[in-house]
Amino acid sequence: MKQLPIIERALTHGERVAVRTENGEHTYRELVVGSEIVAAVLLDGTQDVQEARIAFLLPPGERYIQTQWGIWRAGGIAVPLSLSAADQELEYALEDAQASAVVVSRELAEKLQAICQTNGIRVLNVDDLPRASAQTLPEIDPHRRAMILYTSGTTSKPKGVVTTHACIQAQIESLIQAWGWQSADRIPLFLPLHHIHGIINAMSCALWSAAEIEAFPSFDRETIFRRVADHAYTVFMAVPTIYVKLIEALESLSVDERTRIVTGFADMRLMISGSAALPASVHEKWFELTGQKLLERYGMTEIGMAISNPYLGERRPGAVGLPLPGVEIRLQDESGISVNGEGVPGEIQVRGPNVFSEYWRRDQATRESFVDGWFRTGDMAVIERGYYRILGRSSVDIIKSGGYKLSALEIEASLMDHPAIDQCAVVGVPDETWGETVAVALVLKPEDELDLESLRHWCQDRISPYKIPRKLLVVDELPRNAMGKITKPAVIKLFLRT
Ligand code: MLC
Ligand code: AMP
Repeated sequence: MKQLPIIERALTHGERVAVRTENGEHTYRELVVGSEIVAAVLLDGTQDVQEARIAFLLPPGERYIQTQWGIWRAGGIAVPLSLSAADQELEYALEDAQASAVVVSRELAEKLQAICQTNGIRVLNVDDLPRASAQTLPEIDPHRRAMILYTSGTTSKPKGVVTTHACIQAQIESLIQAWGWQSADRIPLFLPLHHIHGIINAMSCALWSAAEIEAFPSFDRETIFRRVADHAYTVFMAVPTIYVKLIEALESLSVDERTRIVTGFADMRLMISGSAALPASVHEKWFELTGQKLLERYGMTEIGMAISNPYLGERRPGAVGLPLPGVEIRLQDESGISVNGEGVPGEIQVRGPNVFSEYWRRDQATRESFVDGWFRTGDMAVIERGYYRILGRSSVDIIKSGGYKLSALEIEASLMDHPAIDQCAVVGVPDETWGETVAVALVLKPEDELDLESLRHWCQDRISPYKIPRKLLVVDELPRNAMGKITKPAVIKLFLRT
């Protein structure tokens, strides 16, 4: 029987170590066997789960990979959930995806028990599965849907981005070719595994290449420094915020300590930054400290990676380079005219096998996000001396903080439930560490009072930690245009003035 290529490849890698966690190491064979068991339990005697949405809430590691592969091998669509999501956010994703089952680990089971009970969703504990399975698995066509990733955008609620097996393969193969992935590579995995950066660029590219992953529950600077000083890795992928934090920490160390760690960074084959703009000053500082020229690339949940500085060749600070293999890029101005010449700004539009197929159950949003078969990213760029440079986004309602894409509208909708808030406008304001931080301008109900600390406390059970406002401005009136609409650029200026 023809297997999915990632399984086919894993079978040939057999006894090689695929993933290392604090509990030990796991071979490619163990991943395949574990995925067979997950698939059999999901199939439960049927032949194919027929694109049922199977959500999972698991820490990075072998159980995560076995579950993702198991869902695919049973014919399901994998829906990874965020470990830092609030209950309401988890419930939204499960309902929107119409998930029929959720796979959890023993330690996370409690978090989902009540939600799943209310919604009639089957809960499978990955730690209580049988040890073997003899079930025949279905053959999976590459054009079937494989994954839904929830991403925030210009709508209030996150949308589910659907990719097929063929699309995921195209995304992986493009990066393997561009960045020279090899079986001798070793990568730390500390980015969240409900987003494309961690799932595709780091985890799936490594597994496709028979490389080795060291998985961590989250980003812990001390642990990473220790392992880097041990020369544990050849490839490193992070968001700009992480490089800013690493620079800060390295600069605070004694020369001896710093030298030990920096040698580990200097000896790596490749260090990559993405998911948000890498300030040229950070690029330069990192080079000064480690001798490594960070490779900056540009991507998006809907398209995988699209533009990258070269692996061999000039890695230019402040620029994202050239289209990746198999990816077509064009810039279009506001009147819909292509402007692919030097120095003329336009919206980045993308075409190719790497592009997603649809927003889950949102036909209109899907239609509106394409023009003549090209995906409209909403990011503006310009070509300068042959390389693309990102100028920013066309919508002020999208905030990028610590590499997370946040919808100002979604945060506003949550805040409007607060009994003291009459009106609010959420905006991203520039921040050296986080890129942008969430700020909110509030108009309070008469006689009410609210400070940042109590607002943040109130937010804790309602939204993910990175969506919680870090800056607060209480005003009598929010700036509005002639139509009565709150003007966010004016709100941002208000913040920058105070
Ligand atoms: C956390 N804190 C923040 C914050 N997030 N402060 C301001 N803005 C934010 N966004 C605060 C916490 O409240 C806490 O404060 C302190 O910072 C440390 O919190 P933490 O949770 O321990 O932070 P840390 O673990 O250091 O997280 C930083 C991070 C994380 C950069 C590791 O944000 C992260 O994993 N980001 C990556 C997201 C990602 O993968 N995006 C890719 C999307 S895909 P206190 O006061 O309690 O100390 C995509 C496409 C593409 O974009 O191109 O890749
Ligand atoms: P997400 O929706 O979480 O996948 O985030 C994708 C968005 O991140 C893009 O639309 C860009 O706005 C931003 N992004 C990713 N990489 C870069 C980069 N190198 N420079 C600037 N912005 C980036």
